[in-house]
Amino acid sequence: MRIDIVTIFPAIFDALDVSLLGKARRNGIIDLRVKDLRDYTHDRHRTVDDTPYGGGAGMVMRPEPWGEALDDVLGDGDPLVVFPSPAGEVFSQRMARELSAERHIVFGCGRYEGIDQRVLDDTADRARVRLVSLGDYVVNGGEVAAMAMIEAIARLVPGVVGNPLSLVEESHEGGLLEYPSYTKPPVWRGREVPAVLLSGNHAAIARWRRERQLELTRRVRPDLLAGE
Ligand code: 6GU
Repeated sequence: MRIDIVTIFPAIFDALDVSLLGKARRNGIIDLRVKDLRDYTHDRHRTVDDTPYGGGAGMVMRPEPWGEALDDVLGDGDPLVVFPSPAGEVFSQRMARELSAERHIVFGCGRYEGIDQRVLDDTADRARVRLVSLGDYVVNGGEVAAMAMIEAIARLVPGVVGNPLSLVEESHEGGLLEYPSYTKPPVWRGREVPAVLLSGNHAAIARWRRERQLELTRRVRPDLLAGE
């Protein structure tokens, strides 16, 4: 999978050099490139923003550098362009799975009060575009949101996570939260590992885990059960 990121803060994405994703990049499974939006400006101050027409607080990102940056990264395949935005559709495990089948995703990370709307309209004429939100709260820019989405998507690309079975039994796969996990020692600070997990009875363990998933989901995220 190829991933391009356009941002005014390329250093934020240094974190994607490490861990599983870093390994997938070195192995060539994920081809991730970070582009500095300011490299597509032509003035001495490398200006990317300006005051909003119609007035109001904050700054809006000017269309010209965005146009040039997207011209540079869109290519002639059929890329999906994601603009992280609190005004977008809400990201989910389902969407991560859907996007993990894409060959090329471009993340356009806006800052300030947003990107000039014409950039979104122009891009939609040339590519598939989605505005995607992490959830119902605001962070300062699309970078942190894009990082979360990239990690959720890339770990579902075959070969990125070493043991694909570890992707099956986790929260939000199957619509439930994950059951609690334990490892050695069997007693720690007087707290015992639930006896059933030491029983060797695999059917009983599966039943216990299912019950914990249902109980936890009912208590913490009843909305996930509403459709059942
Ligand atoms: Cl995608 N961007 C910003 N700025 N804030 C957010 C978000 C995205 N998702 C939730 N909050």
